[in-house]
Amino acid sequence: MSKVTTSKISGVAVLTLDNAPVNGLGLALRTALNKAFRDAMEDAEVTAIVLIGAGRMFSAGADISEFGTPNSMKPPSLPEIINMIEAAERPIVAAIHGNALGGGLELALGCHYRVAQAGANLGLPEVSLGIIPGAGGTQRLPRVIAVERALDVIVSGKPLKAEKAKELGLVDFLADGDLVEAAVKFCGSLPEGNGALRPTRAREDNLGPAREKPDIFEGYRKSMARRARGLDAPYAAVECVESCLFKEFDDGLQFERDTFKRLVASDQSRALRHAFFVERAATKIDGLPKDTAKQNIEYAAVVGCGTMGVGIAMNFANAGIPVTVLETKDEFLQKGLGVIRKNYAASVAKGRISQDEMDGRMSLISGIADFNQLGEPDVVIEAVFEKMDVKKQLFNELDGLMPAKTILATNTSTLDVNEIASATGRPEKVIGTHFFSPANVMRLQENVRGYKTSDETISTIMALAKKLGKVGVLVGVCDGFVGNRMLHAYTRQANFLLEEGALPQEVDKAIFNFGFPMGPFAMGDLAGLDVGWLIRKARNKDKPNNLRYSPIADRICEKGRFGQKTSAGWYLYKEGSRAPVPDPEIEQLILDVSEELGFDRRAIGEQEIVERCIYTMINEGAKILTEGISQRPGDIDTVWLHGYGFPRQRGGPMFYADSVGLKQVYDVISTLYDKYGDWLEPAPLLRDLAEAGKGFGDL
Ligand code: T1G
Repeated sequence: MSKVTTSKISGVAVLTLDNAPVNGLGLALRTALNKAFRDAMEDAEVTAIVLIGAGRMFSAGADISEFGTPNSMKPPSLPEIINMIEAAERPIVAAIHGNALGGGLELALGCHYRVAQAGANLGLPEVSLGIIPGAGGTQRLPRVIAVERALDVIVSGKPLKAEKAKELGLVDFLADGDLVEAAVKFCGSLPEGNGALRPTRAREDNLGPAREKPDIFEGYRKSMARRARGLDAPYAAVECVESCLFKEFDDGLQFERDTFKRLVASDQSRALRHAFFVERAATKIDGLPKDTAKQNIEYAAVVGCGTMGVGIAMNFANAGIPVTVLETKDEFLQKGLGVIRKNYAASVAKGRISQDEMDGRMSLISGIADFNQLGEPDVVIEAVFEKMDVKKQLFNELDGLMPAKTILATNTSTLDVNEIASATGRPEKVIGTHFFSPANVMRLQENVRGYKTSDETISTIMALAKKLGKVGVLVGVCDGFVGNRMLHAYTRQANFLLEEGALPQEVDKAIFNFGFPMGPFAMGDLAGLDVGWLIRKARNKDKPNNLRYSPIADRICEKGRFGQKTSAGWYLYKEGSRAPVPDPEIEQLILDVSEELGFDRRAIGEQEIVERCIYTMINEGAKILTEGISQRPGDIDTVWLHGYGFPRQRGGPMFYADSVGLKQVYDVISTLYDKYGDWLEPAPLLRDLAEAGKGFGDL
């Protein structure tokens, strides 16, 4: 079946792009579009042409999976097609619904006019893939909307809603009824003859004013510095837009194309494209038939109204799902509901949501203090104190109260989901849904399958993650699951580095320079040191732990220093400030521990810090794969990209390991093992892959 079908309505040729699932502009669709367009132009009866997408969108742009393959460079290229459309001597109209993204929007920019359905997304997200629009977007968009706004769209990668696009002049007509009908009618409203032609390349009205304000670009570079830290593509995008003001159009196109080709071959783009695909692959569960039944989640309950319970409840309200928060102590319940109201009000103040949207979401959230008022929720998520006996008792109580259909989910961050399930008569309906604080912001949802968790429960909770706008990753039961188990390995090494000679600010700086938003000690102060302290004490009490860990963190907690919440932890925090200030008292504490343990302190460089922390994390990830706790290396990458701020332009720990080379990682881990022993033993999988000259990507 052709990838483009042509129909004619009142002299207008309607070309429908049909390449499921997103009308990706791969070679097959480009070839079909090129032919269909030329055929339509040869038909003398055709007075205008409309381009429209089949299925749920106009087009999601170039076929990302084609990058790096010969097909991506085979003619007809997208720029050629767009230039042909722009030069047509009959009016060409793009009819947009769903999404017009990347090359999809560039295709629409080559058209003379754009008609869009309300609510459609129009954007150039290429920078999120480490590239820039490579089919004229940086040269045409600034000719259609104000240059400053074009900069925003291209450098942020965030789409515009059609209504906003209309305001800015990117969309010429908003269709509220049948899109084809509206587009054909729009063609009929155009002036006769060449007056209707409006090649974008010839539209200079926006460029003049921008040429009067050359400091736009310097100002923009400064404004984007924080969010573009360590990234190449955003700066390349600014350069291309800037060139649009001072180069002839075709020279600008060539400069853009050269820049695109450089970036698409870069490590950063390969890593960012990897992140794009593995995030989607994580939704596929090995051995779970695609048609596995799912329960509808129409009403949810959250037990516990602390920081996590508040964030989880907001997730449901944000997704339009009514949710009841249960907190037995009314003062905690009111406090939690107050925090929810405050969070939404802050979003309204920032213009992220309207007051109506806030009111709508608040109306979906109710608070109760009595279990008997829970009703019949499809899922209950507990977010109570992180202690096994508290959780088991709660699940036992819920098991007796809830109807058979109710899924019982635990938000535990490390505890054994199988043991929690054993407190119920429905282990097949028990699962872990580990959210990351703040739960209404962080996108990762680590779904923990127990031995007895049923396929239907897994399928339902994975679908729920998507509905909540989360990135769901299915993991197995072990101490810390995937994320926190690897975090524990990494932060343990970070603490050992302090004993051997480093200071918290040096470790944090090295990890920040690697690309994390903050290092392990600043992060500990933000999350609260008492959480880890509690877990270490429980771990040592429940299971004598023959694995040494540094006493420094415990000593800090024994001083009642739990981080930002007590204005002191690893660092000091001035009143009203979250900026970490190194504390001589902590430095002395570290020196004392080094002496106590007999270390001759030494200077430790950034490279060693990064290797000790990141390679240890990778080694733990390899063990996790061998134990079957994670399905695939890409799932581990997804956990770290969305749960812990691993720099996306490095693709995640396992992708990063492949880019370094597993032999290098294995050699460093082997050396560490020889020196430190205990659980730094190289993972057999790491050794085998390294010796075979392979990577995790070969699994
Ligand atoms: N190329 C290849 N596959 C794509 C794709 C794309 N552009 N977009 C989506 N898919 C696959 C995706 O992997 C998944 O596959 C399925 O389609 C459904 O996607 C020249 C060079 C459009 C908002 O960055 O943002 O144009 O898992 O699960 O949640 O300048 O897809 O089913 O096997 O995400 O409804 C720029 C990327 C490309 C847009 C829909 N375009 N896509 O979200 O579905 S570069 C983008 C999205 C470019 C030009 C440059 C989203 C979506 P599978 P999904 P969704």
